[in-house]
Amino acid sequence: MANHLYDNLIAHHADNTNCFLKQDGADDISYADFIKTAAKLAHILVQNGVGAGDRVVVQAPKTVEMVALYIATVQAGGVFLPLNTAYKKDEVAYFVGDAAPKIIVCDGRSADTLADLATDNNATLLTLNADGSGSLTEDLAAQPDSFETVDRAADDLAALLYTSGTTGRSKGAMLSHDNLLSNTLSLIDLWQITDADTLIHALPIFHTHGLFVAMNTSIRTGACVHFMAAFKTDAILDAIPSATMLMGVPTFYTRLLGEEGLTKDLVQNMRLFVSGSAPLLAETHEAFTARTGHYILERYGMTETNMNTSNPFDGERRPGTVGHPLPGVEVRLTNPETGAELAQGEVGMIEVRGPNVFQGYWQMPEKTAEELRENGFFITGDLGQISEDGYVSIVGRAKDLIITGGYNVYPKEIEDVLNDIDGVLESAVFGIHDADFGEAIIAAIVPEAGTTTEADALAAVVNDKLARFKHPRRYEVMAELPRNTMGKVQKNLLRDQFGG
Ligand code: MLC
Ligand code: AMP
Repeated sequence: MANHLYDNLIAHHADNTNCFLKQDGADDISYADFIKTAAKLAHILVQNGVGAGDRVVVQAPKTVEMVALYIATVQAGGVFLPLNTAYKKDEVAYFVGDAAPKIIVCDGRSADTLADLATDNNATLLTLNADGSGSLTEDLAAQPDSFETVDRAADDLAALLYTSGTTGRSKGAMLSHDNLLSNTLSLIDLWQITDADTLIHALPIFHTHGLFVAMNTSIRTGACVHFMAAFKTDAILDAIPSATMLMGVPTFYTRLLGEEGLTKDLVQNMRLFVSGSAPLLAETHEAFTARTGHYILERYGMTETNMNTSNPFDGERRPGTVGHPLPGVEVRLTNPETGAELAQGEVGMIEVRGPNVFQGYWQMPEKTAEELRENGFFITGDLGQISEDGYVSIVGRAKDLIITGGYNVYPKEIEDVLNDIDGVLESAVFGIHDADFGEAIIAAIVPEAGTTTEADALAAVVNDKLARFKHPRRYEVMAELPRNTMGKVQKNLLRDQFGG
């Protein structure tokens, strides 16, 4: 039996009694014990009908059991589909309807809300709570602690990660076993990760960054993971002296810089701070160096592509850049209108090709064809420039996207909800600079003639339908939206007007 990801990621740790997951106030979990838990969960998945290629939807708190469920799904040949815990029922309904999973695993507190969704979609609903209890794990002890790994080839799917789009409809990015494995191997090599490392893990595990970049690189190498349910500055500062690595979004670093406890002395044992998922301001990079002596290593990735570029481990980590293409990954810049390749130094659309690039969007061949060229280049929607010595900078976005605290929000999704509200003629959602989250969401609203709109009433509707991180922080009522001669809303003018 051969399972490309399982065999190369974790199988070699079956007898490894070193610490894998370290949690405050709990016993360490060794690799060997973790593998047994994953095997038990794989049995439970199979008993609930999961076979090769079946989707397993998980919207559950960050727990050891959820990490084990990821590995169990891979081992059982399934396709792991984690969802942001902040998503509301309407949002989850879309993913479940689209992906048609065999199983939905949710927090026990959401079980009543999601029960009819599971029934309507012929899925089994199981629960997993923040303390690891729930119907998923209640029979765990009775399961065999080994599992005959299901055959899966390099290009079979291991995960389906949804990412929103400019049309407001989310798309499931199909990630193969080798998309994940190849990227893991590159990052380990580049960042020199070994079993001597201890990684502080405070990211969510429903996105590429926390699940694949952080977890997969640690698992493959046998590093120890200091596993935290959420990001808390105090807990990070406490953990730093006994850790060697931290991976985070820029908000982690701006918040840490706000703490007097972050000093050169504190970080003596650390060897690497990684930032990604959103732009790290050069001033944050420089302030961090001034305070700690460490140069944050910034890298650039996407749900569809895993990691594309990284600043060097040895060599200059240049502020405001995302470094060089990873080995085996090609990056080119093209004219966003014509697709023609641009000369060195020009600003253009970043396109990437390599073993990291996904297999396409789940059941959306037209969308796939729009963004993934036949020659294998994926059109990222990010605008970039490449310096003479090969450093890539992201200088803008061709896609109408807001990144808040490392979470992507497509304005169209919020505008659709707002435009459906009685009394709203039209709306425009945009991001303005925010010191904590990088960008904050603002909504400009044009009421229908003769009506008034109250921010509270708008917020009540949005709150009901969309996850908290997508909620506009302000609603600005306007008589009309600024438009160019083509009739397109000029969000840059809105940003200038309301961003001050
Ligand atoms: C939380 N809130 C957010 C938010 N996170 N609002 C906007 N944007 C966010 N990212 C809400 C909370 O619900 C709360 O609402 C209020 O804002 C203040 O919350 P907080 O307590 O200050 O936030 P916190 O819980 O500490 O979370 C902040 C954070 C978190 C930065 C730690 O958002 C986070 O872990 N982000 C990481 C995202 C990530 O992993 N991205 C990777 C994507 S993969 P209220 O109403 O309760 O006050 C990818 C590819 C790649 O992009 O390259 O990696
Ligand atoms: P996601 O769809 O959540 O995977 O987010 C991917 C997007 O995050 C990319 O297309 C970029 O716009 C952005 N991103 C990721 N890393 C960086 C970075 N280091 N700097 C700037 N933007 C980034």
